[in-house]
Amino acid sequence: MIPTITAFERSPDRGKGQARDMRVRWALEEVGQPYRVRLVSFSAMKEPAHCALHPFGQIPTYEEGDLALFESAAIVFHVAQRHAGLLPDDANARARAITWMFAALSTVEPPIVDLGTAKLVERGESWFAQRLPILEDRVRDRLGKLSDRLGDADWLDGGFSAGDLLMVTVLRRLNGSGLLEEYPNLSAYLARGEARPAFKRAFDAQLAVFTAASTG
Ligand code: GTB
Repeated sequence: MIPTITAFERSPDRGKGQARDMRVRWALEEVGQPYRVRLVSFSAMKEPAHCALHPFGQIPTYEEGDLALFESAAIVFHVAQRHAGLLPDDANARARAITWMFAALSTVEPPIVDLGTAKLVERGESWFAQRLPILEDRVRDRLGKLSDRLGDADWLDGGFSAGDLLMVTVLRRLNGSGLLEEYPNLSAYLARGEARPAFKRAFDAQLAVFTAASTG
């Protein structure tokens, strides 16, 4: 059965692949599962029909037969459980890969989102210049420890996993901040993730939505 996901009709990032449908697209591409995309506008996201799928009126969602899911990481986990390629078979290695999925979302992503949100909505505030280095140092704290753990390995724990997929999408949110460049092994890790053919296919697919919307 071909699943259907939802994505922004017009992504505010202009096709840079920062919206969270990118994670889902990438996971589906990694496992070779074809998918359909239903594009939704900001207003349609708040309509009852979409809120029945997503309680918070957001993207992405995932529909497969009578199964409807929301939360990008839960969808990635579902895809990883149903298909080979994103989680190791060995039970302990699988548990560690899942741990990295949680680490990406609950330990690394929050300070990165806090920094991004501050830059977006607090830039005009009188205290912004004082707050910015505090937020950047919180990100550095996480990046430094992640960098130490990764060392010179290609991936976080053995082969590429759903943990790496989520971590790479989280780190991509630092593009343009200059922070990632302070950790050469993390920059290389990000580049390694982005070089995967499945990432490129997912990226191109979401970019095509933006390109079609701006030329059409
Ligand atoms: N925890 C949920 C998940 O992981 O699925 C969060 C889902 C979420 O934040 N969805 C956002 C959304 O639907 C899009 S991804 N927002 C519309 C709304 O809430 O009304 C977040 C996002 C949006 C845009 C950019 N960007 O333009 O750079 C980056 C990230």
